[in-house]
Amino acid sequence: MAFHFRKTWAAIDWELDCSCSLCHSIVSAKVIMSQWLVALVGRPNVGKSTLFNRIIGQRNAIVHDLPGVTRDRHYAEADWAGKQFTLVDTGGFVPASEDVIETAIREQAQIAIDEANVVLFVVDARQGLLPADTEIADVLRRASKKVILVVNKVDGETGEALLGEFYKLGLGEPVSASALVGRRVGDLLDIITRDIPSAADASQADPRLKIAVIGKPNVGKSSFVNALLQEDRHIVTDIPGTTRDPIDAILRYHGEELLLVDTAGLKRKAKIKESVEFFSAVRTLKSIERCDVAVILLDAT
Ligand SMILES: Nc1nc2c(ncn2[C@@H]2O[C@H](COP(=O)(O)OP(=O)(O)OP(=O)(O)O)[C@@H](O)[C@H]2O)c(=O)[nH]1
Ligand SMILES: [Mg+2]
Repeated sequence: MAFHFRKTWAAIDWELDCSCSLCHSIVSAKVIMSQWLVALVGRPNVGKSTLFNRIIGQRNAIVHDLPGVTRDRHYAEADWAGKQFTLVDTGGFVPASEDVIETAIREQAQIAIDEANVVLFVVDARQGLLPADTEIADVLRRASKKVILVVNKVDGETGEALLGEFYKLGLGEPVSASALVGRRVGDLLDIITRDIPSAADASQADPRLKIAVIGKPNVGKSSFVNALLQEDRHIVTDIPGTTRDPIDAILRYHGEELLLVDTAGLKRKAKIKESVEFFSAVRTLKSIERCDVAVILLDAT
């Protein structure tokens, strides 16, 4: 099996000379590789999708549509001044609704919030501050995530006067923007990308050799990692898909510390049904992106 990839921060170029499903699942899922996840969250109709399209359009990025993952969430790779991030659009968040669809959308949004590095909490200047905004703000505070409060639909200078009441949300200084006409979206992108580490920072972050163990569900990745570590700190069961998150462990080998990353099993894109699985695949792909060596484990039985 020959499977090689050339790794750069900005673009990952994959050459595939293998027909096995694992390699194909990695390649087909490579579209979601940015380390930095930015989620758009807010009530229905505040302009999240318009802002999503505006950011993507401005950056000339490709919108990856991932059929079979979910219908109500959209992902795209974005780039601003050389900093890459994955932008996630979510459906309108209706707090405390018991409606089946609204509950499902809220759960999806909650997962996006959990996974995000930064949440863009979008509110609507024209409608003003509504109780639902306050409730979403509480959800975000509980998630302890970095939140950028975006007051959308400020299409002109006069709209700036509408910003004041949003301070009440207690999420810091609101940032005005107009997704529709593109006003101040560049400034917003500056703020969004401010904390994204540059490629140089990221590679210097940990000098240890990073080894990721990847493979399909249930091939024995956690057992393999445990055997190397000679301890049982990874959850091993014979239920496929037990490891949801990549877990780092330090292996001392000939006096050197190596970072060993066990990952959740990768599935073919079309087989990813739940959003939990999707994000677990995102995390595994992040581990691959971050590692120096990827060990691909196959089941010989
Ligand atoms: N005036 C003005 N209208 C906007 C702006 N952004 C979005 N809109 C309008 O607001 C409406 C809702 O926009 P969407 O982007 O679909 O809102 P959303 O938050 O994605 O809505 P859901 O997906 O239903 O939660 C549309 O009619 C947009 O054209 C803006 O900056 N200014
Ligand atoms: Mg939308």
